[in-house]
Amino acid sequence: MRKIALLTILILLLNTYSTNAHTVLVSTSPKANSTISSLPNKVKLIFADNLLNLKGKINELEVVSPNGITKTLISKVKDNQLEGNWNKALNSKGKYQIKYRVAAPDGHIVSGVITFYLK
Ligand SMILES: [Cu+2]
Repeated sequence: MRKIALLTILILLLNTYSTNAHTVLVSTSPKANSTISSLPNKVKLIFADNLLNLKGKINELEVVSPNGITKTLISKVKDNQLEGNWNKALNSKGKYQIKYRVAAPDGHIVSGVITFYLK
């Protein structure tokens, strides 16, 4: 009886996990909420799982500059990373937001925003 209860709990846990198993952002460069003194050549986002490398604009990186201008970075997916070349036209001091959208291995779209500051 106890074994069945444990098994039921295990199945419930696994089920919860699989419904949330898109992927998650693990780390970024620049680091989220960091203050940096010079801009990077590349923006790098590392996810927990390999991304789907789809053609078109599914996997995308955009930057919102301190003065509110949005630019799409030229980016590419490699395994669990999305890497974008910094747009040199974006160089003013202040708050930058990186908006990302990626295709998780289960086909779901995962998106979000990270912020960093240039002093
Ligand atoms: Cu999913």
